[in-house]
Amino acid sequence: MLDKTDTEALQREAFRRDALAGLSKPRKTLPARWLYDDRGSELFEEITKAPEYYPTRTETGILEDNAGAIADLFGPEAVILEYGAGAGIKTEIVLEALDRPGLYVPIDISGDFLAASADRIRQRFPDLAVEPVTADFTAEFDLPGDLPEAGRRGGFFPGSTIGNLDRAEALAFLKRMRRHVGPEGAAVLGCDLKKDIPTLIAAYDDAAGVTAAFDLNILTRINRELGGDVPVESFGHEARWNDATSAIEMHLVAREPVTFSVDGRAFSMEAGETIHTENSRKYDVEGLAALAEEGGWELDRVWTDENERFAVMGLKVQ
Ligand code: AVI
Repeated sequence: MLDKTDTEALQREAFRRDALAGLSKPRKTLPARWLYDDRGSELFEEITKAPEYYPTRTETGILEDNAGAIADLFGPEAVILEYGAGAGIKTEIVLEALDRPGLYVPIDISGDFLAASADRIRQRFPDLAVEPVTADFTAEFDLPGDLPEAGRRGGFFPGSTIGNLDRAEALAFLKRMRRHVGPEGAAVLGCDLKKDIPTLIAAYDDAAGVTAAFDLNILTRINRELGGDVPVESFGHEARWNDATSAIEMHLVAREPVTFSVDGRAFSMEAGETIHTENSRKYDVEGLAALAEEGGWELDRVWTDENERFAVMGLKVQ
């Protein structure tokens, strides 16, 4: 078993490799997973409260309004597998509605984060068995073989995190979750829907600058963890719509010509050149249902809000 220091060293090495590879490309990129250090996670929490960032409150409203139907889909004594622990209130809404839930299994790569959210759920639901699993849910992994069996297994993947995966990753994820829940399984998937571009741009470039701070923080992290000297103040944040990929992209734009080094390697950028840090794909229900079908699922129910901004999809194994 790896201890915390080993895990941190492995993470740092993976960050170093990803950052050097991404910054060496003709079109510079940094993988979005590195946005979430402690400060990044705090800033993401703040984003979810920004007036322009409608997904979190819209999805929460949909879950509240349809908690009974969601509980019916999962059935009695369900074993809930949550991919990415820490959806907080959204998890509580679902667990609260379930008929005698059998077990809650939060799955997250960050052991600290996982332990904190497992503790919170244990306090809130003292009679519920909680068995956290430390794993990167975007890569292949097996669940522990000794998970207690109870009712149906149900995957829970809220937050539209599926939108941060590319098509191949999203399909692989859907197949993985299908394998984890077994032949009788079900799933509830939250997904942000395609909509007018100004609403999307505002959600990813809020007036108070929280999303900008979240995006820029990855440069501060590079400087701190990888011995970089990136002039963070020379960069700005931009949200762009890419019609071909149906995604909002976050970019860090050099405002002037810059040179910097990371881990002893020199980089330069022209004014206006960008580092692409995140994709947030937007689906329509038909498109996501088709992808889910390819992943071994069938669409059972769709719950949405009155403006059809966000969809919560109820899936059953084919
Ligand atoms: C975590 N994920 C679903 C967020 C999203 O909307 O794609 C991340 C985010 N990036 C900027 N704002 C929010």
